[in-house]
Amino acid sequence: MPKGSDLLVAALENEGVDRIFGVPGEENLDVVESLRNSKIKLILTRHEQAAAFMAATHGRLTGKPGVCISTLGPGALNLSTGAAYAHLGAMPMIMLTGQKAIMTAKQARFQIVDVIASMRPLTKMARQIISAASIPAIVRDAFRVAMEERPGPVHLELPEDVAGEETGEVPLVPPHPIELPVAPPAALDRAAEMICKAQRPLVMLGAGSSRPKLVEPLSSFIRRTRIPFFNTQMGKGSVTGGSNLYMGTAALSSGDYVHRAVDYADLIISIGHDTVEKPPFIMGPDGPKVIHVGFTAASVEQVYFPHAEVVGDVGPSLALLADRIEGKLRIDPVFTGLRSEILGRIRDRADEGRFPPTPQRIVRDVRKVMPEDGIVCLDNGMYKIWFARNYRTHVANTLLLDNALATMGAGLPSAMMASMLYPKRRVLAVCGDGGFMMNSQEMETAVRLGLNLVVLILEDSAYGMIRWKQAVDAFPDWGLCFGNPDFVKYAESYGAIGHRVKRTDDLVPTLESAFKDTGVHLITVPIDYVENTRVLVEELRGRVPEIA
Ligand SMILES: Cc1ncc(C[n+]2csc(CCOP(=O)(O)OP(=O)(O)O)c2C)c(N)n1
Ligand SMILES: [Mg+2]
Repeated sequence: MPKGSDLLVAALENEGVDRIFGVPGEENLDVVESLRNSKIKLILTRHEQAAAFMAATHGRLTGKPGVCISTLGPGALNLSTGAAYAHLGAMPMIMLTGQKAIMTAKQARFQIVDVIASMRPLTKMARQIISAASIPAIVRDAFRVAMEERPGPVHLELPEDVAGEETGEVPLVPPHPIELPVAPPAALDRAAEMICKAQRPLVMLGAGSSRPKLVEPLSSFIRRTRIPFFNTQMGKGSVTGGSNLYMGTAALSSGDYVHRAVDYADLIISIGHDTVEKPPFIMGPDGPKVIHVGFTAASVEQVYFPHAEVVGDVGPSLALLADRIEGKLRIDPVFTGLRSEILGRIRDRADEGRFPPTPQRIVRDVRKVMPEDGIVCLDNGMYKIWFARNYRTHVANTLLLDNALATMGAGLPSAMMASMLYPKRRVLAVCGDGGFMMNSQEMETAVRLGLNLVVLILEDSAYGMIRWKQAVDAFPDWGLCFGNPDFVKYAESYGAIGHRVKRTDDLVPTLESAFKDTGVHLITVPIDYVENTRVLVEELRGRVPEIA
């Protein structure tokens, strides 16, 4: 006789799930037993937060929800940062948590917190399963909700008595494709007219344009229309090819070199912009007109209020828009000049040999060793701005960063997921010494899973980004430095291979030899953050005087 947990696992198999990440508790033991008898692998992590980051990254890279599991109370609450990461980042994910029995209360209120209530603001849907027979329909609906635009996390709580409840045969619900309506002809005509009338149109690729299914349609839109483009941090690398039209990445909200192109444009075709991101430019009454192209309507913000919208399935809608404008546009040659100026400025100091190396040099060296399809996964720290600004991508989804929740701690888990999904590609996690330590215990998971992975730690013995903001705001330098373990020994204690870069010129060969080898490698390099203020404050303010 099948029980609730068997139905749950069968329903997950029915959705194509092949792995579940997490830390089970005793309330999950029926599910663990059902997993033992299934094709789904249970991948233990050393903290639930890492499991959620991994599951979310699965969703981000494939469009199909990753699944994570935890116990009730403490374990479930440990998933919550991952829930918020997936919710703000629009990454499809399913979180399964256990709970004490609901029909009896043999342990009174031991370990019980209202997990559903805590998950509600962090998810698209949070539900308790109250009968085994309802599992197939609830799981199907959970996957639909997680995947449907705008994608995100769904939480299901399975109490242990429901997991153990015997049921008769309950049929599974077959998955059906999600088909979205295409933008209406009137909206496409209006947008086409605005684009054709514009003198200096510019495309902006936002976070939503990084959805895996948009790689081809977006790349084709750029190829067909030849409109120059820039991107937001999370829209970085969402098109494959078309690099000669790339104007830069908006890592700051204004005043960076890329904003010269934004300021020059008279129309911005904003594709997939999601205002969870720090504004890539600030709209104002005198700025360029904006057409929002998205799966859903734009949210209206003080800094983003598009003049027209093309709302619908983005891929086919863009193809119809390209049909209307292809061959009719004259691209202003000034953009070409601006482009070489912007990209030239970005290349500044990338060759400098001083030790510790500058962020610009580190980004350049990483780019040197990463093939076009190599994947760099960032944690969150000061270097994120430098990578977003300076790291050129040529293939979609090859620089994964979080400019939505902007949480520390996701660098290593997201790289582990990327490495599991694409074992033949080079995968590099880039972490600060602060962020790495927030989930460094997953080095054990990575070694146990036999992953091929390189972790680059940028050591400044500080929460560098906050220290920098402190300096920019003219506060005294106080309270933001810490000590580090010996990262080489630390890596070795996990069975990984540790390296310390002691000369700037050693960075490339160290990275190269780590990638040529197999297994988990950790490379630590000090970083010189003097450039943060020199470039990102003084230089930019000097060149763009209107910024206070
Ligand atoms: C979980 C979390 N805690 C705190 C912050 C605030 N925060 C943003 S960047 C940063 C410092 C990051 O330090 P590190 O990882 O060493 O990178 P660095 O900036 O020094 O290169 C902090 C504390 C955050 N974004 N996420
Ligand atoms: Mg640091």
